[in-house]
Amino acid sequence: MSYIDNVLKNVKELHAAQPEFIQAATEVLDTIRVAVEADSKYEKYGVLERLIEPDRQIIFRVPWVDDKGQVHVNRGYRVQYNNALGPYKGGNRFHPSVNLSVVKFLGFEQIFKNSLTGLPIGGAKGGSDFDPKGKSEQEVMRFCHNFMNELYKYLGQDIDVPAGDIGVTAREIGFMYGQFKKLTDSYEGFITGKGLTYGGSLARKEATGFGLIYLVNEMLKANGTNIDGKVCTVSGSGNVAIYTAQKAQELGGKVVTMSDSNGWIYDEAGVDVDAVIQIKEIERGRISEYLKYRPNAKYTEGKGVWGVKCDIALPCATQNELLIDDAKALVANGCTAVGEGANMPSSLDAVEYFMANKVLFAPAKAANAGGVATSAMEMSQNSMRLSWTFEEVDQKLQGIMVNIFKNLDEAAKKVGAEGNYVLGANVAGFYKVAEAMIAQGVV
Ligand code: NDP
Ligand code: 2IT
Repeated sequence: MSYIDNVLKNVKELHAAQPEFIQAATEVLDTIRVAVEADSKYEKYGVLERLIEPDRQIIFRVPWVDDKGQVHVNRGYRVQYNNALGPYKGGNRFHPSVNLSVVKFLGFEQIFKNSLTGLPIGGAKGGSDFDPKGKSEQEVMRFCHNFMNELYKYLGQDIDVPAGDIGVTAREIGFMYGQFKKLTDSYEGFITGKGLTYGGSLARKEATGFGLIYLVNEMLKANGTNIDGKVCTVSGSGNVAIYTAQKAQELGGKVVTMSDSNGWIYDEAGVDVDAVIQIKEIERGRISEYLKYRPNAKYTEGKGVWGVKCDIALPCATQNELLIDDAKALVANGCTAVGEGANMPSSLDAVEYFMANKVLFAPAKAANAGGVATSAMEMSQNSMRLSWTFEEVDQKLQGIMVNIFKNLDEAAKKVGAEGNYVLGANVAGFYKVAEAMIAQGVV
């Protein structure tokens, strides 16, 4: 059995109860086969076994008191995966579906994503099964403070730097920052996505969505077209979805759908992003309320975004939200490009189907890397005690996304797989981490 197959077999046996982690590990290991098998040093140095096993996994109890005085207990996680390239870096997710499998898949992906940014950041992820939806601000604050009461021990600007993800907005980050400061008397930039008055970076909020569109547009340009005039379907209506839609429309695309976990909207005239910002960022409401702003739009309960005819599909909600039947519907309706804003939104068979049908496919770890790249820029600004302008950060972000696309395009070409950006992203991300691990010895 080959080195890769043996490692994969062990992953599947050892972590049978972690389906998301197995899915992420399979996607990466299967596609870096060509690189790993070309040089025996990777096996000799046990690079894959060391990459697959996190440096450490922290699981802790988070008790908190609701507004009625009732005590609740949630579970907190932080998986510090790999710090060969820099301090552990990656978001915290608050959602009832969070478990060790989800945190590990996200942390594993983050290693390669962060490597692709070209910036000095390692990979990590964390979160909790706490659901901020429907909680009062005081309840959210008490939860965040108690979450930090344990997690602060493991964080630091040169050690591990979390950020936001699903359910973690600037509000939650502010509460976590406040408690870290209280516990340590330190104003260090140990977390990113902070408010602009206390060390946050301009354009961090927009960065993941903007970066996704910059990368998708680069991919389209390399294939003789661009986003101008294209009909786009976006899923989700959170941080990534909103700024994906905003940038797509700014560059001439027409976004016709958005969704949340209850249902989805179709607006043939093009989504009014300001209305979505008002509903989601300001009022923390449901996407169904969009009809108050645009009575001619249509709202449907449940899933359905991928059944809408489009040129470009942009999944920006969560993992495994785009399955094989969705991929078939998209291809049948003439979709020619997919850009993943969410982490692992497409199932493995959906990705295969897109590739087999010549759909241009920008995988998450390249396409949504603009968020963490801008987090790394927030860390730089904190260390320098400086703030860059929105335009400066946005310019740097564009440069980073153009460069990521160039690297994965070249990496795919180098191994004879032109146009296979999944393979390109995984191989380019892997080389850098693997070289750093080998150079640093067996530690
Ligand atoms: P938000 O919490 O701001 O938004 C998430 C959106 O997805 C909401 O509309 C939410 O609906 C929907 N959603 C979440 N979970 C589910 C589910 N299980 N089923 C259906 N809909 C769901 O999160 P973000 O926008 O920050 O994150 C979205 C994705 O992008 C995630 O995969 C995240 O890991 C990824 N990402 C985020 C980055 C960032 O900088 N924020 C960077 C890179 C990737 P509802 O409100 O009803 O739950
Ligand atoms: O998935 C991701 O890259 C994020 N949620 C952002 C991580 C970060 O550290 O900004």
